[in-house]
Amino acid sequence: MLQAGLLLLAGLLFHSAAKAEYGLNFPEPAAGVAQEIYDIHMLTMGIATVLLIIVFAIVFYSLYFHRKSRGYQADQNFHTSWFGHWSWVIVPVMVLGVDLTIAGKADIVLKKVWDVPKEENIMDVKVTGHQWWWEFDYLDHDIKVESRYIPEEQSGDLYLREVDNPLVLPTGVKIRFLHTSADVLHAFWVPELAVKKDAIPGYITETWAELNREGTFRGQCAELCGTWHSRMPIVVESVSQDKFTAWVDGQKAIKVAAAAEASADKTWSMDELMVKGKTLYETKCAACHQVTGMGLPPAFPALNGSVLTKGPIADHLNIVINGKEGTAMQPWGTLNDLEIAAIVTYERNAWDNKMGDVVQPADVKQAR
Ligand code: HEC
Ligand SMILES: [Cu+2]
Repeated sequence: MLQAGLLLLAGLLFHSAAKAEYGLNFPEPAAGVAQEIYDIHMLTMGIATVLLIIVFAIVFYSLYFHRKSRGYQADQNFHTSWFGHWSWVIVPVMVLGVDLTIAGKADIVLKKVWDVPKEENIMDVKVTGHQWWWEFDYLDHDIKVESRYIPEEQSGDLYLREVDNPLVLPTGVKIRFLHTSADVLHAFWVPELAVKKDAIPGYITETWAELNREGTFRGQCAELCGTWHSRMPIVVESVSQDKFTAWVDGQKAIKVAAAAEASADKTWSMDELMVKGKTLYETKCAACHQVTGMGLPPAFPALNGSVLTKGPIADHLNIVINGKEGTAMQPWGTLNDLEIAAIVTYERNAWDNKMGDVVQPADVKQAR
């Protein structure tokens, strides 16, 4: 029995899968308010530990010195002594004092959590939850980042915790997050920033943070949002303001180049479109329709041999640009003409579809 117990304990301690995280405490905060929340947690743990020691000391003392074999006689007049009288007041007052110490501090910090600073130059980032990726709109910089998880085969030790494009944020700047969702409930949660907020379709809610150190902080969607809920991690890349400015410039350059490429009056070859289309399809569409094009019926239809992918191009373009109201098929009209042309060409020729037709950016422009 004892042997089995020790084996089990050894198994738990040294199990290879358990080596990822040995930290006993919360991760070290990276923002002012998060630090204050952390401090309350430490205060509470401190108080709880002291109380635990006092209570257990009394319990063990009594167990040992007041045991029956010692012939201990219980005090029959405790209630008549000074302490017997007043303990009924003193103890609750002490408990209340402890409670109010914690609650008072918590109240102050909660106000800071919810009172988003009303500052002119606060940086706005709109955070939109999607099934199953995050969209970050830097409203003051006019850039957009789409963030998707990296499949387990490629993410190594960061299983379900790594994304293609992180949320890059500067330190020392107050940042307002505007949370919303494009489909179902999601929730934005990065432990180092502490505050967790639901993303609700049709509503915009706010949280804020001011990062105080550089680093990579990993979070997760914290509201069950469907089959791929576990596959929408959040990665915050906290950098100095200089690095942030450089990053913003880089993003803008990429955006300008992509727009120029898309609007150039160029006729693309089937091969070019298929290559672009495959990548785009696999990042943006494969979560539902699958890399194989077989979908996950009945929720997500197959595109291999489907009515629209093998039907008129106009109908195919229509559902991709406008989506289908009331289903998980959202409008993809924010993609540029080239991207949509590439995806649609890909869908019409991939797998067994082999339609042989090529959709050009000009066709997409016309269909909009
Ligand atoms: C969140 C899940 C989801 C994602 C991501 C998604 N779709 Fe869909 N898609 C659907 C659903 C659900 C339908 C079925 C809508 C209906 O009921 O008609 C659909 C239908 C379609 C159809 C029509 C199929 C047919 O012949 O009836 C096409 C074409 C299509 N999607 C293309 C795309 C493309 C292109 C992308 C990526 C840019 C994409 N979808 C991303 C869920 C998704
Ligand atoms: Cu989610």
